[in-house]
Amino acid sequence: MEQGTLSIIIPTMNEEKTIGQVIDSLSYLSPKEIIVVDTNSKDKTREIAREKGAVVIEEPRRGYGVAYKTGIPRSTGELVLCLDGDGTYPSEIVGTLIELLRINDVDFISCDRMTLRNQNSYTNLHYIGNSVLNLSIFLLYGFHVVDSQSGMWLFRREIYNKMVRLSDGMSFSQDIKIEALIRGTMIEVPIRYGLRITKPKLNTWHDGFANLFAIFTSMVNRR
Ligand SMILES: Nc1nc2c(ncn2[C@@H]2O[C@H](COP(=O)(O)OP(=O)(O)O)[C@@H](O)[C@H]2O)c(=O)[nH]1
Ligand SMILES: [Mg+2]
Repeated sequence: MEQGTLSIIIPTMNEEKTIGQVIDSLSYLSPKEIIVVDTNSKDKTREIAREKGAVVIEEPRRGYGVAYKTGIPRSTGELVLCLDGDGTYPSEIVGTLIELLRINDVDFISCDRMTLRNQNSYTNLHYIGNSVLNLSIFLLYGFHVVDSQSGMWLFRREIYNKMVRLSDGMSFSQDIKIEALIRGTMIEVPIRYGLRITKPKLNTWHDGFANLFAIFTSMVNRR
């Protein structure tokens, strides 16, 4: 890894079953820091993360976006990698993503779960919902995004510092891509998305409609 230092940010809420393995699986990168932003976990998530060498930031305010907005500015690497603590994203691809960021000279890489999806880990309902959100982003912003809801990204700190509108909830995920596309360059890289062995915090219907609404309302506030 030649290109800059790396910070890894992982938001968690009750991920004791998977957080240890996620941190271990990233150790081959020798990152500068691994920051776990935890919101009120009632299990051993924070203890395990600390044991594995991560810095744990306690953020009592709920929200997936809140967690990242707290964690990313506290990190110091030139490159930032974000992913879930639930073990669904492939850590082993990060080294390649760093190479791709450098070779393609882009600001932001988002991992795409759609292209290589399988029925178990990514259902038809997710696929249809995601497609509606992708289409809405295309209609409103003119950006073609394959997986607007993916939660694994690698980006340069400079591009994050230019972003102006990032929401506090689950729609942070589509916001960060829209912001990257408006203010810099983004590519998507297909990944194999794994099965979540524990309960998701996201509610497919509720968060799906909330995100659709957010795409439209965000147009008003942005630019
Ligand atoms: N700190 C924090 N983490 C959260 C919150 N909501 C979700 N997460 C974490 O963010 C990641 C994504 O949530 P997840 O339920 O996996 O969403 P999905 O991948 O879209 O189904 C997981 O690691 C969750 O534990 C929150 O309000 N605060
Ligand atoms: Mg997840």
